[in-house]
Amino acid sequence: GNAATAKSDKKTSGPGTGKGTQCAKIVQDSHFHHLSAGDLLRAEVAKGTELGAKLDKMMKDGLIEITLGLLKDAMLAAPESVPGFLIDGFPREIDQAVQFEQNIAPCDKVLFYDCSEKVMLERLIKRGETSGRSDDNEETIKKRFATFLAKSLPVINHFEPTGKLVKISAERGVDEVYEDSKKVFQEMSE
Ligand code: UP5
Ligand code: MG
Repeated sequence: GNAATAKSDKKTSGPGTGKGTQCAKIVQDSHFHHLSAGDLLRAEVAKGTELGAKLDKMMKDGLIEITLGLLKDAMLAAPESVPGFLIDGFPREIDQAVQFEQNIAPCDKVLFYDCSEKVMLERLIKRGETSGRSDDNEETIKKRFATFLAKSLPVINHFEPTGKLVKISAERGVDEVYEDSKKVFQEMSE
């Protein structure tokens, strides 16, 4: 994969597929504690530290590996009463997945929102008009797609044989996609 793949209609998932949108709806209907790996990174950037500046640059290139520590800290900081965590935008590569399950906690389900790059690009360009996110511009979006294809997509093959993977078609309206998201959480609480 490279930046040219952003023009193809190949189904992948990734940036702009609607993870944040679906997570926001899921936590309204469940008691999961929502953590977004990207939001944790952006919070670090917003602190204006030297590390933050470095992260900002790395995020624009598409991937960094320190999220595991940020996630662990955020999970430890959550109230003890939370019944479970909903982690958005993670894991981005197989090694992160392996390390998370070995050193933090095994996960119950992995949700994969399937969408073409054409649709994701349209959504992100539109979001960029108001989001203020420094990575919502066409050049950076294409880098994010390329990194996603190279590093993150293999995570799907890693989880496929475990029976934890749930694929959801994300190219439909928000509420239709949510009907499928909801089923996963309803089944988990049965
Ligand atoms: N929208 C959503 N659903 C829609 C629908 N069904 N129909 C029509 N429109 C829909 O949605 C994107 C836009 O589309 C919104 O305007 C929404 O209204 C609309 P959103 O829910 O925001 O999509 P999401 O998948 O959350 O997109 P996001 O851009 O947040 O995904 P990324 O994966 O790029 O971003 P994330 O914040 O997860 O990560 C940012 C960066 O951090 C990564 O690029 C990476 O560099 C880095 N990172 C790591 O390095 N390691 C990690 O472990 C995690 C992140
Ligand atoms: Mg998001």
